[in-house]
Amino acid sequence: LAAFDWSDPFRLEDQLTADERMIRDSARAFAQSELQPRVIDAYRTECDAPELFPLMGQTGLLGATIPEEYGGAGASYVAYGLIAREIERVDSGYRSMASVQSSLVMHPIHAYGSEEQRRKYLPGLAAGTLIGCFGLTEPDAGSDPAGMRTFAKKVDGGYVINGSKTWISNAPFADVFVIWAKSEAHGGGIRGFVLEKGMKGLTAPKIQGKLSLRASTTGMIMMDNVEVGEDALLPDVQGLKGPFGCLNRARYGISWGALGAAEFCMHAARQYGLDRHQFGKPLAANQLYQKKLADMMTDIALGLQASLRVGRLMDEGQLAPDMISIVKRNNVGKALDIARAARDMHGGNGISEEYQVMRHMVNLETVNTYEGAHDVHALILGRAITGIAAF
Ligand code: TGC
Ligand code: FAD
Repeated sequence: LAAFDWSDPFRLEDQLTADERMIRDSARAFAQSELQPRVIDAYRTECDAPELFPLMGQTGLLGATIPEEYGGAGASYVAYGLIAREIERVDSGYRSMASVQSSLVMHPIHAYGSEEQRRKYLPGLAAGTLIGCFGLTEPDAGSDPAGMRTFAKKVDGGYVINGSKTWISNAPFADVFVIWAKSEAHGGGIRGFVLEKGMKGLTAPKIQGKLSLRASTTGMIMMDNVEVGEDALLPDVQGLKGPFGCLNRARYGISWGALGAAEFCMHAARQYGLDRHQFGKPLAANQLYQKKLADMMTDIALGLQASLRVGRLMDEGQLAPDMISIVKRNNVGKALDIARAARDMHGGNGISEEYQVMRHMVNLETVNTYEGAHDVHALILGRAITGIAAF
């Protein structure tokens, strides 16, 4: 009989390639040596951390799936998921910083951009010397981005863009803004534009006072008659499938990332339960405590296998977006349950920043909402099952 490893019940390790393990190991080393030592203070002070981008870039964590000729690593989607898992094991906010850059900024420039746009932006974004953000959500268009009001008017030689975006990760310190707007010149269809910091009429104020994801900077994007040239338009996509094509990749990464946070919480609860004694025995000697750990291990193991399967299908070009809704919704929901249970299992210490489980729990509230809220993914799946859109 084979030995059983509670921390890797289905031997995920054996299912990875040597390259994937190597990328995972360097992501883990980076996350533990560079991110873990700063996260508790960063979360408390809600500080901006643009300096992390070049560090992530040097470690090869930005745009891992982008071809090497543009500065990426040409790695698999499974490797991309493993990176998200290692970063989010430390903090969902740090994973957000990286996944926006990789999936929501580099991917659209690579997939929909001109060769000139690729050469101009991708190497700097991969190195982290440029920071990107992705503006889809608006004050009155969150789950329903088709209701966006940002508008691009055609003028001689380019466009004038007006509108506002909100809840935009990285925006306050971003150099590159991938913006989605309705374009008059394209029949009111949704088009992507690449804007740059410093353009007249473009501002990105920080949203203060978040009680979740505090280590990641979030802002608005205000566009007041921002003039751009023809070369700002992403030429190769029109319609909501443009932003959704980016969201597919980010949501997939989140399905791995959330389980990284869940693994942290489970491991912490296990160790706490072994170390702390009440009623003359370890907490972990109690049936209720063990049941919680068993549920955690089961959900993490099943979720990782599901994300691995989706990643392999993506790498084979066999992706159906509904598969991603299954793993984003399930894995984040399960991670949130696990973080809440781990918080409880730590007793009073569970509310202290030192033990970190409550920070993960509160972060996962955001992760459950962004990139398609939990219930919105249920409706995407309900539509796939019944053929009826119930949004
Ligand atoms: P619908 O009619 O379903 O589709 C419109 C067009 O888009 C195509 N499409 C997709 N294409 C690629 N991938 C997908 N997943 C796609 N889903 C739809 C579809 O085929 C159609 O194409 P065409 O050519 O026929 O026009 O559009 P709808 O308006 O009914 O959509 C409804 C719904 C709920 C599915 C959608 O609006 C939705 O997903 N809402 C959630 C919005 C959301 O996720 N926002 C995320 C903002 S970014 C963010 O949160 C970043 S957080 C930071 C971080 O990631 O760390
Ligand atoms: P709403 O759409 O108003 O939803 C509120 C509630 O109603 C949810 O529970 C939802 O499930 C439910 N609901 C909505 N419609 C239906 C329906 N038809 N049936 C049943 N229930 C429904 N966006 C970006 O574009 N770029 C970013 O970088 C980005 N980063 C973010 C970072 C943070 C920290 C946060 C909090 C958000 C970020 N977002 C970003 C925005 C995020 O994608 C939206 O918050 C999300 O899509 C939900 O939109 P909303 O907040 O307007 O909620």
